[in-house]
Parts: sequence; C-alpha cells; structure tokens
Amino acid sequence: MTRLITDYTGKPLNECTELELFNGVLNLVNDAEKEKGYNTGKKKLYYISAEFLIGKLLSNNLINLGLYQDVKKQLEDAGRSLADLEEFEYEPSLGNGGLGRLAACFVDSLATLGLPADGVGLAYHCGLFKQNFENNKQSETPDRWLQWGHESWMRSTGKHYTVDFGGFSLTSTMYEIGVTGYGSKCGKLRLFDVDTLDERVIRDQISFDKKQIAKNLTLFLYPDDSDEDGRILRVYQEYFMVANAAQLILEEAQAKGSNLHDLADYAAIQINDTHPTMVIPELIRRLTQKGISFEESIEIVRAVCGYTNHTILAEALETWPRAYLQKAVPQLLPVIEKLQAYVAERYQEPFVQIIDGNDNVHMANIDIHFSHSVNGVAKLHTEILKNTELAPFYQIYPEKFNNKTNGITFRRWGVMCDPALTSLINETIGNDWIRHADDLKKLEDKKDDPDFLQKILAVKQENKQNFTDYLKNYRGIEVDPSSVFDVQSKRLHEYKRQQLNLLWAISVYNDMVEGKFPTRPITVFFGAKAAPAYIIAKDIIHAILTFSKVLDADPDASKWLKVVMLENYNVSLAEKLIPAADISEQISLASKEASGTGNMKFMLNGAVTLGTMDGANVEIADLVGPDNIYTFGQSSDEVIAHYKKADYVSREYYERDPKLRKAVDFLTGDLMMQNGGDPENLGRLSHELLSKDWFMTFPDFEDYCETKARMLADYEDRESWSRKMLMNTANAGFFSSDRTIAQYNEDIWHLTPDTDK
Ligand code: GPV
Repeated sequence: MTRLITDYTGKPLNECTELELFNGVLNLVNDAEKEKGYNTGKKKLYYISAEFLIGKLLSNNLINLGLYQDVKKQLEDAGRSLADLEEFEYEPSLGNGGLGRLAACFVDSLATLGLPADGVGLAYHCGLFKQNFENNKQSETPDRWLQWGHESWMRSTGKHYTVDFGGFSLTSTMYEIGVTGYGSKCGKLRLFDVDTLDERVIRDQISFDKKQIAKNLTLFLYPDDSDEDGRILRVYQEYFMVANAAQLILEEAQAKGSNLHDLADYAAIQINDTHPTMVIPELIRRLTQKGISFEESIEIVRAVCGYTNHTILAEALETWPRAYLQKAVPQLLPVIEKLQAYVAERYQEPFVQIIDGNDNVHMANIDIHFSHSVNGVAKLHTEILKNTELAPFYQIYPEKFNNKTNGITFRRWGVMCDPALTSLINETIGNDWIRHADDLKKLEDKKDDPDFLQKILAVKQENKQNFTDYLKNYRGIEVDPSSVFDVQSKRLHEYKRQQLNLLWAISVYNDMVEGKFPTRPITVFFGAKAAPAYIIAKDIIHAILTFSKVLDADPDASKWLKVVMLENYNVSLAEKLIPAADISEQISLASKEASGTGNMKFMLNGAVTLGTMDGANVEIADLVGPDNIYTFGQSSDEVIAHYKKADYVSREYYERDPKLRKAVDFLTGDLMMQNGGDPENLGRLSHELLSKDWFMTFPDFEDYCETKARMLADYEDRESWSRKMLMNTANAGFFSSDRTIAQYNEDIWHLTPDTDK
C-alpha cells in the first residue's frame, strides 16, 4: 500500500511550504519505521558512544525503508523535488569525525543485520561548531540543529532518570531517533538530555558559562577542553551519559527476567573509546547496592563489556585527575579505588595501574582490566597496540585482544551519495551488493572491457560536473571539471599532515614560476575543521587559505593549479565531494592513523588512494594490489624506531633538500604576506616545522612528490586509470560495516538476529 504524503501534509503538495513538505515526509518516514518494528531478542547490545555523527536522515531513511522511488515520484508529480528537501534538511552533526561517523555506520549495520541493539549517547543541543572563513582564518559559530524543525526526528520517550553528582542531582529525559535498517526491522538511538538545560548560558558564539552544569551539560558536543572548567564539564557529560545508560540497561534486563547475576545473557555493552568508561564502575556500584558481592559484580560487568580503542596518540587517551572525579562524581571514586586495589594485588607493573603516582586515573586501563574484549580498528593498529602501545596489557591478557577493521555503510556511502555509480553497478551485477557487499567483486569480470571502462569514466565525469555545479550555485566557487580532483578531507590534525599536501602544492607553484607546468590542470580540495583550541591546526588552515589566494591572484598559475579549502566540511558535503574525487589523499604519518574510514568511502566511489602504509590503507593495498594504489613514505616500524631513539632532526632535511627548503621558505615569504598572510600564524607554523615537525613531514616529502607526479602521469592513460578505479570499487566489499558488525557479533557480542521480519 502506498503512503500518501498528502495524508501527512493535509493539503496539496504544491501548496506546501518547504517546512510543511519536509515535516510531511518526515512523519511519513516515522510511521513507516514504526510499522516495520524494531529488532528484539533476549540479549541486546548497548553501543555507548559520546558521538553519533548521523548526518541527514530523510533520503537515507527513505532508501532503507524502500520508499525512495515512490516518495520521489509523488513529489515530482506535484512539481516538487526531493533534492530540494534534501537541501532544506539540516544536518545533525553530533560527532567530531571518524569515531562519531563510525558509530553512525554501525547502528545502520546493526539494524540491517537484525541485531537487537541501541546506540546510547547524549542529545547535544548544538552539534559540532559551524566553521566560517574570514580573513583566511577559521572562526566558529554554534550549530543549533534542533531549531530547524527537526524535533520530530528526535522524539521524547517521556522516560526520566535521576543522575547524582557531587552536591546536586539532575533529571534526564530519554529521546529516541529511529535507525532504519535496509530491508530489515529498525533500531534506535537513545539520547539523553538534562531537563534544566538553558541555552541562555551561551555568551558569545561558542563560549558559555562552563560552571553552570545543570544549565549547560548537554549544550555542546565535546566542549573546548583547553581549560580546567572545560575538562571537568567533560567528566560531568560522560558520567551523565553512562549513569543513564546503566539505569536503562539494568531496567530492561530485569524486565526481560534477568536476576542480574545473569546480566550477560541479556546485555552486551560496547564502550566506544574511553568516553563511556565510567559505565564500568557505575554498574559495579549499582550491582553491589543490590546486594551482589564486589568480586562477583566485577565478573558480571566484565562479561558484559567490550572496549574499542581508536588511537595510539598518547594525548588522546583520557586521564582524569582524581580531584575532578572527587568533585563531579564522589560516589564513584571509592569504586575506582577498589578497582585499583584489585589490580595492584594482582599486577605490579606500573603501566597497568588505574591510578598513577600523580593521582591521575587512566580510563583505558579500567576498560582493559574490566572488559572481556579489547579491540583495535585496523590490522596494523591492533598489532601496534599489542606489540608497542599496550604491550604490558597484552602480556597479561593475550586472549582479550582482537582486531575489528572498521567499515562504512554502503547504503549512505554508495547508494545514497553516488546514484550514477549505483545504477551502473546495478545494471551490471544486480543490486545484491547493497546488502552483500562482497558481490562487488563480480565487477572485476569487466576490467578488460573497454566499453565498461568508458562508462566508469563517464560516471566520474558526471559526478565531477555535479560537484562543480554545486560549488558554483551554492558557494560561488568556480572550478574546472576537466581538472584532476585531488581531495584531502578529514579533521585537521598535524598527524594527518595536510601540511605535507600544502608543501607539495607550493612546490608545484614554484615549478610553474620557473616555467614547468603540469600536464593537466589540478584542483586540490581540502575539507577540514580544526578544534577551536588547536593553534597549529588553525595555522595550517590559515596557510592553505592564504596560498589559495596567492594562486587566484596569479593568472598564469591559476589555470593549472587551484586550491579550494571548503568551508564547514561535514557529512552532507562529504556525500557530494567523495563521489567526485579522482585522488584520495590518505597521507598520515605511518602508525598514527588508527584506521581511517574516509579512505574506504573514496575507494568505494572509485577514487585511487595516494597514501602511507598506515591504518586501513595497508588493507586497501592488500586488496587492490600494487597497480591500483600509490603508497609512499616511511613504514610504521621506521617511524616507531625514530620516536624511540628520538633521533629525528627536521632541520637536516630542510638544509639538504633545496626543493623542500624553497617550499618551507615560501610559507613566510612576500607572496603569502601580500595575500592576507598573518606573519604571526605563518611564522609559528614555519617555526614548528623547522624546530620540531613532530609528525615527520620532511622525511616523506620527496617520496610524496615523486609518487604524486607518477600518479598524475598515469592519470593521463584514461583507460588504464579507469581500470584502477574499477579495481578499487570491486574490492571495497570488505569495508562494508555489515562485515565489521558481523565480526563483532561473532567474536564479542553473540546476539541472535531477529529474523522475524
Ligand atoms: I580517540 N578517532 C576519532 O575520530 N576521534 C577520536 O577521538 C579518536 C579516534 C578516529 C581515528 O582517528 C580514525 O583513525 C578511526 O578511523 C576512527 O576513529 C574510527 O575508528
């Protein structure tokens, strides 16, 4: 039976405002979701995460519910367009980057696989800040996503809990966002909010009174943690999230008949990085309150919890001063101290203690001792955890460590964002790949079919043209769709090395000044937000924006090289940009990128990777073979050895390599200053590179430039390049998050799929 949008709007579609139309379709989706029902079962997974970077929901839900074509047609018949509604929809950016987007892909796959599961997190009123560029610099404004008529995606359940903090208590409300599965029943995101929130504590843009916890707790995603109040607020947020989660989990398990001793038969908890760690002591506290012994509570909680690590960067591993916990969550501290005593009794190694000699509480150490599973997010990352970063733990608990290479949902990152490629694939191998991603391998049969290779090139050109049109119409930016689209889009971080790409671009410019021009015009796209307090990251953005002005001001050079730094890179922009990419830049310093997931999105959409042997790039290289990827740079072993010996001196490279020297000098040269460069920012960046270069851009510079030159030369053999594109798409099946989630379930959660559709 067809659902009519007019049943929801109450009037003809051509008479509706955009908002009326949007709400009409949204309510239609909500009803269809409820009618499908939700995956249920005795045992349920609670995927607890401080971030769910879900992105826009309308088209995604229509696709998953099988309503897309029908709704599109109803709109078209009334002279309206689904594309306009997609533009009208405002993206919920409830995450920073990879970790949050991974959680969003995971809930999609959990629903699709029929696994009983909730995503559990916080209902931030403002998601990740909006990025604006002014005077070649980033500034930030709040992202008030709920003010855009999106309340109905996030439905109140009318369910409340009490959460106690040092000196006061707060009442929460649980909200739900439906998670549609593809051809399956649905799941839910359950997000908690405080009832006393008051947006008036926002002072100016993204700054606010950090001391008024009751009024600000869920106001912002990951508030600026550069000062003490910001860090303590983070503790309040984390505890609020898990205290609600613990109550929900115990209540649901008991309602299904658990006597709590058997909690692990009813609940699995996945701890997404260390942010939800306090769920461990909180559950132990609640179980002991119910009369279960401390020792048994530990065993129960350990059987329930699994922990995922997403980084080896030491500064990203959370530690909280004992004093913070004493202030925010005094009821938890005795539990944490007992856990420390439990560890100390068994293991003497200082590295594995929970509370260190400086009274800092190491959250990851709680997770590792008191979970039954510890996983990394790519093969190389897990090996580094076992052999280097967490080696003392691996010696104690070898059986706990396992790898779960990340994945992406092919519904959003294939079907939804790349309709042209999807049609071509569907008419070639059918549409089973959307749910059984390994089917894509069948495309390899076409790798020597010149007609098919032509079609792949035509799809890419169509996507490049669409993106070119979008930039012109919505952002006033002109690019040449026949240029090579060379893309690096991800958070701005020194270890991801946007600065390396910039130094390359500057060298291309320097060559042009000397009369050496590229074979074909190149457009380098950057998309990246810098954390508001991350000074060098902001300096790198400033350098990129300033250099793009240098190019624009030079009529000869700008025909051949254009640098576009895209403002406010988010999920929606990624969905437009990635299908248009020719080159996927994945150039982190080897060993530093735990996995990367953008790399998988580009691969699926037929971009060819230019990357270091880091994170999941290593697995991409294995899958596509050396002809279909361009790798360069130091290996992770070499990098780790340099850190150990502390023998890297960046200045030696600068002095030895004239091309590098010229590029580095350019950063603080006249042309940059004449085009809006700020001597303070550029001077600081140049000094950082010359005196430290902690992420070793200089040693990889030469190899990067040579490899990129070879790649651009190969691009000119269009048929052979098209084969590379095909081989990337055809071998992307492994990176479906359906595969990742199936492995988590097989090895860690052991949930029974709800097959009763
Ligand atoms: I820790 N990641 C992230 O986005 N935010 C964080 O706070 C931490 C990790 C990322 C890693 O950097 C990526 O390599 C990885 O692909 C992603 O998490 C998902 O695992």
